Amino acid sequence: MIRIARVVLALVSCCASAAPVVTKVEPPNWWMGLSVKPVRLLIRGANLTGSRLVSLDRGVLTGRSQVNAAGTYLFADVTVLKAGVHTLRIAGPSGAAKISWEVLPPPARTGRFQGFSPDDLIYLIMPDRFADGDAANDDPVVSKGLFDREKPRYYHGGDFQGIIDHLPYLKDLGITTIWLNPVYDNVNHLNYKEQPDAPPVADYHGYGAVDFYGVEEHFGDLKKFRQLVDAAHTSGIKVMLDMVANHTGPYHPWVTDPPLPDWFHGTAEKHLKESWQTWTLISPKFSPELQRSTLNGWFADILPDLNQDEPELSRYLIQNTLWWIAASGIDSIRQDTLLYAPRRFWRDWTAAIKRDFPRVRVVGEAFDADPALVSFFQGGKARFDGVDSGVDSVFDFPQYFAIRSAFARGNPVEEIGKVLAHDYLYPDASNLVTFLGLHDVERFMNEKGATYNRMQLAFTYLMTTRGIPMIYYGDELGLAGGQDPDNRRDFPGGWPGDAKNKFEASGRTGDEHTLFAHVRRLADIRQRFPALRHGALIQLAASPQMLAYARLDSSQAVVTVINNGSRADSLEIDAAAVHFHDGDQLRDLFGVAPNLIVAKGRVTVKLEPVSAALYTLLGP
Ligand SMILES: [Ca+2]
Ligand SMILES: [Ca+2]
Ligand SMILES: [Ca+2]
Repeated sequence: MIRIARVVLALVSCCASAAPVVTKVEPPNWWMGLSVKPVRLLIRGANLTGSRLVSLDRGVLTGRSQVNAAGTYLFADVTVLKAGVHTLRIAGPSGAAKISWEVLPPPARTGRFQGFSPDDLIYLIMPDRFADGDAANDDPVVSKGLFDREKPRYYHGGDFQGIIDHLPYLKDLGITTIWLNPVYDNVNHLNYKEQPDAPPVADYHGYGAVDFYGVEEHFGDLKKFRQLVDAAHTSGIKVMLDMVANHTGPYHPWVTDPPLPDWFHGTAEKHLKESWQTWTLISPKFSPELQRSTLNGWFADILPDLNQDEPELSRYLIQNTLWWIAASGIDSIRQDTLLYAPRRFWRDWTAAIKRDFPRVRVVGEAFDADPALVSFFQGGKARFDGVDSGVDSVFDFPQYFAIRSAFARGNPVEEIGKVLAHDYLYPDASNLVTFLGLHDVERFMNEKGATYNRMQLAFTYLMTTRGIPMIYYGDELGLAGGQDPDNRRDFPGGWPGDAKNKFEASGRTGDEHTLFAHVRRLADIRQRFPALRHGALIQLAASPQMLAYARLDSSQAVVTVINNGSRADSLEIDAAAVHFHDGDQLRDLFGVAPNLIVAKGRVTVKLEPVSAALYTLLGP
């Protein structure tokens, strides 16, 4: 007993005698005109026990302060009253520390925070793998040794400047929104935890945040990111930023020193492993106990799972998202691993975003082939749990699997219709983000049976069906690549000295250029025909390997006919169903298939193997 008392006394005298030390203030600044009142600061440091935050000027009002048991984190309320750099004092029993904290004028809104819609064509960029515009950040002083282009799981040097340099390429292709994988600061040394039985790797992909307010130094800094957003906006391209609210990287400082005991679900030593039992989340037939390993488990047994039911953490994440939007001017958010955090958190998070940035849109990742599961997570409707998540869109993974099976592998194209028949389950299927590939699956061209011709056909389908199409960088050229990380190869020509520059027509093979030109042409057709963006989708005819559907609005119809089979084939279509009349002449927007004349309300379309036609009324 006496020994314990002595130890406690020693600790008290040690800590009581030391002045507070501050190592980090989050958020690092705020703005006038946002609705969060008060802002909750999270101040990291040492010797904070017994401290409180005091404002030394009238620009901010300080409120309640609370320090964690270890004396390493101070939570404090501040109400912002005036823009300017303010001085705040952390007053402790044995001394004080001062911090500067800036309140900026309300964020400028013109041309920013614009959201997304079916008018868009999205392009996914993995910042490390697209283009190296600044060799100076390839192997930064603070994180030396993580750069090696020969190693597929190391940094390769791609950065924000590289993206800025290639905005004209994206503009020319017809892109209107770029989605960037996360740009949070990731760990500055090798990651030994991700693959315990294999050599260590670098977190070049951005999904292992160690600082939710930091920018990864391999990509640039916040100023350069803002420059990228501004330059994109000047080119008429919007920016979607990837965010991760479910977990941190394994080396986040919170893991060994959590701000509160329930900040994570468990600890590095003792936690549940992610079980992927996502079906338990969509029905009242599963007990909370059964959902626990899915909602609270650590991904791959190593990614620390954040506890969004802890009100302080929920508040931290919401402020963090508002900070990124205001600080950078981005237009939309892609939220990682949507299924694995509580839906009531997403409801509060999306509501906070819409309150201050009503046009900003969110697309969530629900990686599953079952439309009954994926649709459950799109917002716009309260479900059995009483929660409307408010998440505007989800990725159309169910259709992705059907697209790969039909168009890449040559299986019956009927599969597409079987998936689309489930559109009624979605609160808004027209708002789904559709795609042929992304960074977590092998490339289209690596599928057994895939050819350039088949990829052209898949793009024709993608750009004419309902939804918001997305292209994974390099797919417009048929870039190859197997499973992660092979599907994240460097864009050829993005690096000085690359043998081939495929950003230029002269660097492409004939097949690559034909595919690129096809995608660009589809983007142009989609812009010229609003029905392809907003029209209702009507399935007109189907055989095992042929498909005909229309996009129809009040003023036009575009009928896509696809032959996915390996021999020439024909399909009869009910033209009257899309308001074509007898005697009407239809022409193929690709200019390949012959013109058709409607007779007795019908047309018969003959197509070469693996080809498509886009028919619309021949103009007067
Ligand atoms: Ca670089
Ligand atoms: Ca870093
Ligand atoms: Ca979770």
